[in-house]
Amino acid sequence: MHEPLDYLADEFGKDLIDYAIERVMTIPIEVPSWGFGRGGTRFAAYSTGDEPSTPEEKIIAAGKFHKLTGKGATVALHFPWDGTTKKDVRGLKKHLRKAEINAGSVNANLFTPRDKGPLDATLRFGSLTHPDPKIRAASVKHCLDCFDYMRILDSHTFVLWLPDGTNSPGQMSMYDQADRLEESTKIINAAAGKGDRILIEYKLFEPGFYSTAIQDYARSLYLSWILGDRAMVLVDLGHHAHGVNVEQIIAHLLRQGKLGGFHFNDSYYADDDLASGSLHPHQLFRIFVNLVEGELRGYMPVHDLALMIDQSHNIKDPFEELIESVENIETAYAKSLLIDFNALKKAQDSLDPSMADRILMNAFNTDVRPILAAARREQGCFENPLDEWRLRKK
Ligand code: RM4
Ligand code: MN
Ligand code: MN
Repeated sequence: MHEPLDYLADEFGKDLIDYAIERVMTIPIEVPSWGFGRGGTRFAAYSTGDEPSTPEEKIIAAGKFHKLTGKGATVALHFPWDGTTKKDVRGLKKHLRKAEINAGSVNANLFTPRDKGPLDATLRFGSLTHPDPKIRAASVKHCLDCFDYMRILDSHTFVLWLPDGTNSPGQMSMYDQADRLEESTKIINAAAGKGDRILIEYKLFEPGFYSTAIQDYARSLYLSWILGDRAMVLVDLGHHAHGVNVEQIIAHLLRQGKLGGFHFNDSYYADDDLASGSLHPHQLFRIFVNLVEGELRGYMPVHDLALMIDQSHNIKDPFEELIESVENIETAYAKSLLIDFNALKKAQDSLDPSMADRILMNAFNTDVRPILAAARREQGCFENPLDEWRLRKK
């Protein structure tokens, strides 16, 4: 073992450190194709010209990312951003094969107006909850097209993030909004294939600033209950009101077998889409503590969740911000794996919160970088992907 690993083995036991290395090495983290491009704000997108912009360029970048970090074996795709026809999707499949990576989740962008067809500027009034049944049907059809794309791409994860909402109290009856949503999602659910999972994302606000059709985890959870086994809740870390205890939501969802996965990102205000763990590393740690505890209790294993990064990279180099995010996620995970959950439970049940918190903080304060480095070495990747990436760019 390398020297820093010996120190860790002395403190936590060699078996636990080896286990943590193996888990960090094998945790699947999905990256979004759009995350390799340059994001923007409603003011401007400041492209430097060297970031990938076409779907092919993004897939090539994702392939490089996978070779450097060992993560991003699957890439989240968004339609129509990544293509508008089956032919486009077959092209994507070829690019993916060449880059030696696979398609991950397929995301239906119901907010992108099209030049042709009914899905034009009227989408500002909604998609699956639009007052016009023709627009609702066309929006459902876009989701069904995405199922066809999934067949081509051999993907089994469909992500539904609904941009629908309103900007004023009179715009739409809350009752109509709810009825239409349930009617449309039932049609989509019935068309899904065997083995598919449908992940339903919620978001407090934006683009609607008065109401959002799927505004919180209660709404996603209710929908996933009425749709049945294949539907689960997707937690995007930037989609809650301030002060919401996200890790408690995680525990509730896991207990009900309804946690489908994550969109990792960090935020200071709302849906900021900043690098995961760059602002609230302790929150990310607490989330992983609850995931690992859930797995130990027999709920969904952490590695079976859809663990996806969903970020917009506006300032930093997108590729570098994805490396940073992957490292921060791995760090939070590695720390959570160092917890002695038996000792923690003992402290909790013997009414000793000071000791319980000490166990948590001891894990959180441990420098786990040697674990991350060992995981990458074992996978044949680079211990320091950022340095390697910068060397290659020169
Ligand atoms: C939303 C949400 C979705 C993402 C879109 C682009 O805020 O997070 O997951 O696909 O943005
Ligand atoms: Mn998201
Ligand atoms: Mn978001």
